[in-house]
Amino acid sequence: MKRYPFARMVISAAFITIGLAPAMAATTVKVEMQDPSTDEGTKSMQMKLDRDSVPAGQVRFEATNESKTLVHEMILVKTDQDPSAFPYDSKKEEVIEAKVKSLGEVPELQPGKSGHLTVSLRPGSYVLYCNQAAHMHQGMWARLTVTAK
Ligand SMILES: [Cu+2]
Repeated sequence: MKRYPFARMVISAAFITIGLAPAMAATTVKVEMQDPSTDEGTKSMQMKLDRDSVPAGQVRFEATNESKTLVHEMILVKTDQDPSAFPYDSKKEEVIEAKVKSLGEVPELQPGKSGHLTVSLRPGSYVLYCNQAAHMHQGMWARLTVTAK
């Protein structure tokens, strides 16, 4: 019977591992980046999310550039502000990225391409935006709320 306590330890460890697995699974947010070249129904630049809130924890953004002609990108920041209030270089028509802390991005995607970003997010208010020239001011951004579990 000497080996019995060891066997029990192994079994307990297995249950702990299984118990943690669901908490570590990422929540997926699908992000569609669109502009008037996407289809006839799209009248402006837009960033569309398939959900506007997620529980805190690992979040996987799956971004697709649905444009037929333009490069788009997705930058993630934690803020209560709308991106129209971000520091802005009006000559370049870009948000000044050095002054707005990014939590990560899916950089320049060619038309039709996809990319992803996985980050661990705490509760709060977040913004996703595209910083290709003038796109944010044309509406290419979206808000995401991260809720406590
Ligand atoms: Cu864009």
